[in-house]
Amino acid sequence: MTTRRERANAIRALAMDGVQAANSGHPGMPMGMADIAEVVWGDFLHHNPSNPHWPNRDRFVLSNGHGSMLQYALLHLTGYDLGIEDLKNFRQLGFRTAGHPEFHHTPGIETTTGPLGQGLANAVGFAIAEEVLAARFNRPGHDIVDHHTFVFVGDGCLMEGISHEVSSLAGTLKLGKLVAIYDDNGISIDGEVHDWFTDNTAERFRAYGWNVVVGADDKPVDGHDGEAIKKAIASATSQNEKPSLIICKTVIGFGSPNKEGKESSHGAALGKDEIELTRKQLGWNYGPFEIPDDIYKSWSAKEAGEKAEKAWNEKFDAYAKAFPELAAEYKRRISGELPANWAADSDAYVAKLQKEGPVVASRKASQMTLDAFGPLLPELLGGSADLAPSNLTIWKGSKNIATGGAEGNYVHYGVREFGMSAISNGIALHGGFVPYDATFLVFSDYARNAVRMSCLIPAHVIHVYTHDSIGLGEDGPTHQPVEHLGSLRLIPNNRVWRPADAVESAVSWKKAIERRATVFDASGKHSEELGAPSCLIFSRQNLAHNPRTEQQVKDIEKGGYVLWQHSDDFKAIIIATGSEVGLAVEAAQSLGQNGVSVRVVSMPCTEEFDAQSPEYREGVLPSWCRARVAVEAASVDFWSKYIGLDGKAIGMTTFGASAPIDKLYAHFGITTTAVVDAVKSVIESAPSKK
Ligand SMILES: Cc1ncc(C[n+]2csc(CCOP(=O)(O)OP(=O)(O)O)c2C)c(N)n1
Ligand SMILES: [Mg+2]
Repeated sequence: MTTRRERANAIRALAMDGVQAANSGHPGMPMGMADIAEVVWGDFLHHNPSNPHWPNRDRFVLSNGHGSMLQYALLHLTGYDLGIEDLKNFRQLGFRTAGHPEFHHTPGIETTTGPLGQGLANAVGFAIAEEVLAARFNRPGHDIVDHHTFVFVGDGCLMEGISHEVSSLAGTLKLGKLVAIYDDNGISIDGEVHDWFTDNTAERFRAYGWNVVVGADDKPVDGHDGEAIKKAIASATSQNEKPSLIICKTVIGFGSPNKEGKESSHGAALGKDEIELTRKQLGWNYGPFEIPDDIYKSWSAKEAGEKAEKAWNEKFDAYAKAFPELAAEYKRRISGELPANWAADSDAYVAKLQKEGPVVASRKASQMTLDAFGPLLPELLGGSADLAPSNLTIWKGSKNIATGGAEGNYVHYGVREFGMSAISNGIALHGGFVPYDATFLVFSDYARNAVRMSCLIPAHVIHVYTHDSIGLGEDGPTHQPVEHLGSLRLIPNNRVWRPADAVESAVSWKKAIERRATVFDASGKHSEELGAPSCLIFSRQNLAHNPRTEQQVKDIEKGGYVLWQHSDDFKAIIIATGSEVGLAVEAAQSLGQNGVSVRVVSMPCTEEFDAQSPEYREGVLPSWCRARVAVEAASVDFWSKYIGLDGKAIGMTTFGASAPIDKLYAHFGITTTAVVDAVKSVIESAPSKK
């Protein structure tokens, strides 16, 4: 019989050894949380190491992701496909043990963590997804969606502002199956936290409406006492009314005679001598990376996991017999497949719009698209950081998840942009949903790192940003984005769509819903297609409709296409996006009337255009034509890669100003006349010959 402490010491040893081998990493947290992890994974977590994708598994998130060796040790010991060689090669290129846990690199990692606080937000997303999916699919006697979400958080996570945003919302939404365990070790990188973190965390979370679990006399639970931890978790999981926070007092670097309780164990290898001393103190008499068979055996979750999944499969079979249509729909949703009629119906909607040619703001076109696509896609789980009447993300079928029961499909996130965006990542990773969230483009900065994480993970999230330029008018420079478009386009693996009219708006939604990206595993040898994010950028002001042939409508999906040209013998190209496409066409038509033939390229998504074949790109932007003008009411700097040294960009070089829209465009020189003049000037100066 192995003891709890021996099993926990296996984690401690692997963490010390892994970090020592890499001479880089964070041993302190895994050593401090090992006893807690032993109880969570040994006594509570329902999971199947042989099938990390079992949809009804409990979710586990390591929000304090610097302690990645803790998670790798757990996955290895419980029997996931993560061998000792991977642990020996912690943090090395091509191995499944990245510096911080990465989704899709390692079986059993539910989300990428490391940016502190966001794992907690992802966990809130998992819990929302579980609850909404359960409301939709469960039937009396058939709880096929029924799991917990466990998340470890450290001082750093709870200091981060995002922890306030998401914990406040989780309390309001009463996410009873969310269990957060706080590693209250009193240490962060700079030392003992008493000079920078003195909140009363228990009172803070009680005020949010959480079930705060502590020990006797309101003292934290002893995070090194297995039975006390077990009692605390049992009390958390015995109720479904409120999210739980279990506060555990721990000693960072537990077991290291000279480094435990000190910041020196946080983020550096302990050193060979200290490791030897630690082994002695822990009574762990095995060599580096050596785990005795009886410890492996007592840790293995394979048999229990297979049994748990089998029992669920039987439950699901009974559900499928009683509710065959629901069961089929559940399977479709979990697999991320789009409905059979999606392709035809969405194309038909786009074709209809092209015919009808509504002149509306693209935010309105976005809402019209939601009205058309929403009924086809029950997996759409919308939301907005307040502002829904402005960003028009509520469609006819939207129902608040807090009150909508089985029909719930909209989250009122309140004014919490960062929390919302990181929660969306969690919802997407849970499965069963394509989440979209929304705010003004200028506040994408508040959400920024979560958008970056959408792209890195990748998570199939649609970030909707309206009020996309000085075109929003009177709210002035605090609300007028300038650098945001370029900056979002710089994030690898992003797709940023800025449509020019209602038709392009519908296509951008379609592409975002269908978006998948090729993702390689840690070895770089095996790839799979995973859902991936997009940002949809919409205007406040009305936009003209553009006539198009059927082929042009199809080409919108390519991110850039020839929208209009005076003749094949054009002398210059104007590239434009969104609200400036109308202006570009006007300029080109006026030039044409004066005998200057110009081509207009609408470029709603530069990344999508860049992903096309060289032949296609050359067909749209022939290299012989260096007389190029870009026009976009945003930072001009982004456009140099398309217009080169010979071209001219018309757009913004400063912040905006507070005034009505027509005054602003004139004030900042984004006008038809300016485009006409720029075209004439580049035709003069640029060497453009076939
Ligand atoms: C957003 C963010 N800021 C900074 C860091 C760098 N960082 C990593 S761990 C850490 C200290 C965290 O303290 P705590 O959560 O108490 O971890 P412990 O030392 O107790 O393991 C910091 C600042 C980070 N990973 N994410
Ligand atoms: Mg700490």
